[in-house]
Amino acid sequence: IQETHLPNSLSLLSVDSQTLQKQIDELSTFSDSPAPSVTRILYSDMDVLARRYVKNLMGLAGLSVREDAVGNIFGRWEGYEPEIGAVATGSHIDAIPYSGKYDGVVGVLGAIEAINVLKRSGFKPKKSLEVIMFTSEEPTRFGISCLGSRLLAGSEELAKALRNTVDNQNTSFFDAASFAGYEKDEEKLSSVFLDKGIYSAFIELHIEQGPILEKEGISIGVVTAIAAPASIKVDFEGNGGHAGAVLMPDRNDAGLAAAELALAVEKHVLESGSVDTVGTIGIMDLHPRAINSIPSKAHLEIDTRDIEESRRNIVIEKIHQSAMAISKKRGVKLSEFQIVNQDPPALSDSSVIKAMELAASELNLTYKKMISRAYHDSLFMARISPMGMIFIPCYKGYSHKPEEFASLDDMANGVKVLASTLAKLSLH
Ligand code: HGY
Ligand code: MN
Ligand code: MN
Ligand code: MN
Repeated sequence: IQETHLPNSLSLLSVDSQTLQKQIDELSTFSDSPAPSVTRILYSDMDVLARRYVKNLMGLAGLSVREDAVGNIFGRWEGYEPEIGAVATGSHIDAIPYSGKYDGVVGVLGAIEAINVLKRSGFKPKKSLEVIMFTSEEPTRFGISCLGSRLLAGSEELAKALRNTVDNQNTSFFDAASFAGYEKDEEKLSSVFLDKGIYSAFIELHIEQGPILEKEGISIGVVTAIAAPASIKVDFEGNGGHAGAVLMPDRNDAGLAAAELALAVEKHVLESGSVDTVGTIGIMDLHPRAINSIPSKAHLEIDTRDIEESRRNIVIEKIHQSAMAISKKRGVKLSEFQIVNQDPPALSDSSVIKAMELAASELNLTYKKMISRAYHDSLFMARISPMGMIFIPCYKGYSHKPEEFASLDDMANGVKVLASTLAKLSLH
């Protein structure tokens, strides 16, 4: 008879956290920067090796593996009612320069371990279960965050933009994709779009990337919403010139214009009156980047977010005003002001939240409902499926740096809550 109920005692959900840690450590060796940092950029050699590693683990877990045109990878465990929308889970394994080995990875390797946990417990899925490794969540190479999940969610705008997207070595998206063994033909991009309802739920396990759970001694975060991210690219151009010979009144220094705009970002964010509004400039490139040459070009990239979309959009508007004012005042050209993405926030689905809360309490784990200030692929999966996220604590909230760390216990707790939530939603 099919196992139609959850494993009678949840203690059957035993997580092999030693093996999970070993896999996390092995995966982290596929990196373009020295340990303990991890750098793994979309479609690089290291990314291709890491993909092979993940596909192998999916195969060992008995999942049937497929990849789409841009390298989103799917591992499926067919349920006994396969025609209803599957319950999906997943995250990413790409890593920004000099970052850590847990961001995203816990939600991919942990999801495969959750499948193994359910198999070991004798569970049989009614709705199929699917593990997804999104092709790239970080904006590092092409400046677009959540590239894979945006396409899965059906972004025509992104499919169009990718036709003339290049990285900073001037390699086109499609050349990079075909280098990694994926689709070269831009006409094939819409094959990535998923039909709404293909999934009955999507859940992502992720480290918190913040200090709250650890500080409050809470085991699990049940995410209720994901903040609204935006990114802006700005270029200033001036005449440059000799850093000694050109007198100040004759200068139009692109570097100082960028510096003034950076401080204006901080000013406009703080003016919002809410601690939930954040902003920084993560990239500032000066040209020709010589100490005794007045910068003739400055390229800066701004990341600003808020849980309140309209408040964030006011900040973006003010930054644009400041960029134009600075350009006028300093006689530099504002040659680019491009809003790369300006996404709405996403709300988690109430029934998915309930399933996660029930799973945590049945496992006697303390949990707290909270907002995710980091964005995730879940932000876009929420557009085509009821969404939920499970957070686990991470050391001092560190992330996007080599000191990023999650303990075996915390990862095991997260995997158990994920496994139990997947099982509940699959039998629902
Ligand atoms: O930047 C973010 O929020 C995500 O961690 N990439
Ligand atoms: Mn990240
Ligand atoms: Mn992440
Ligand atoms: Mn530019």
